[in-house]
Amino acid sequence: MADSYRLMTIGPSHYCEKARWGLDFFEVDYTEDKHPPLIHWAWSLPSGGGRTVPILKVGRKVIGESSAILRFVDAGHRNGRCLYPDDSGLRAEVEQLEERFDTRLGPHTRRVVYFHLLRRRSLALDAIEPGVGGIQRLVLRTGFPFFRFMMRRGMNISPASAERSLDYARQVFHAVDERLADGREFLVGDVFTAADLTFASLAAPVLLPAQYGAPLPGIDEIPPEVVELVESFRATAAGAHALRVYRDCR
Ligand SMILES: N[C@@H](CCC(=O)N[C@@H](CS)C(=O)NCC(=O)O)C(=O)O
Repeated sequence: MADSYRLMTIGPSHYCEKARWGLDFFEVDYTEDKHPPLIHWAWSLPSGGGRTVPILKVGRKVIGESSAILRFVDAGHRNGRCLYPDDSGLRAEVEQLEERFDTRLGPHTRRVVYFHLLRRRSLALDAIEPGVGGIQRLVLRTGFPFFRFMMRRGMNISPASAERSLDYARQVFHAVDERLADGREFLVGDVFTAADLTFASLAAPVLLPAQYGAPLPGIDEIPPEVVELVESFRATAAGAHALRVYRDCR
């Protein structure tokens, strides 16, 4: 019997979106197990995959880290397309960009979006709860102030840190703008790769693409200052690129 694939996630997480998109891209049949932040430790730690999600379980194999998951599905599930080019030079370029987005973009877009989301209980719950089991939902709802406190502490969220993160995110967008300035269609080579997928996924919290693989607040549900922020990112060449690959490749 073929091994079943289970992807452990926090639904709205953009690193989880990255893994989910990779699995969907190769049409892998998998089940997603969604948990609220912090409560997910009750599953992630015993699985041996560590404290962060996504974690992919394939039979007895446990793969943590979104980039390792992308490499795993790319190596074993190519369906006429791939995320990491065979050409070693292009592959190195893709991996370098992916690593840069993982470390320099992901933590910052996440801090910015949680800074705004955690101030509005119903928006936060609407994003976190879909697909989560009833007991976990109840624990999250009952203990929301505690979870909010722990998340703010865990991600070092404050008005000042959110402002700095906004700046860092803008710098990465600017670097991507410059890369796209020669009119290229994709970040590396002439096809969609893990570099485009990673940029678009990790930029998604400040772009709110309609095709995101989990419910995100709609532009008409968020407060005016966040609409302004999202629109400013959407107006960049990098933002337009991410929205286009969401439309065409997600
Ligand atoms: N480098 C990791 C980062 C994953 C990550 O930071 N996941 C967050 C959700 S967005 C998480 O699980 N946080 C829980 C924690 O830090 O305990 C990856 O690419 O998979």
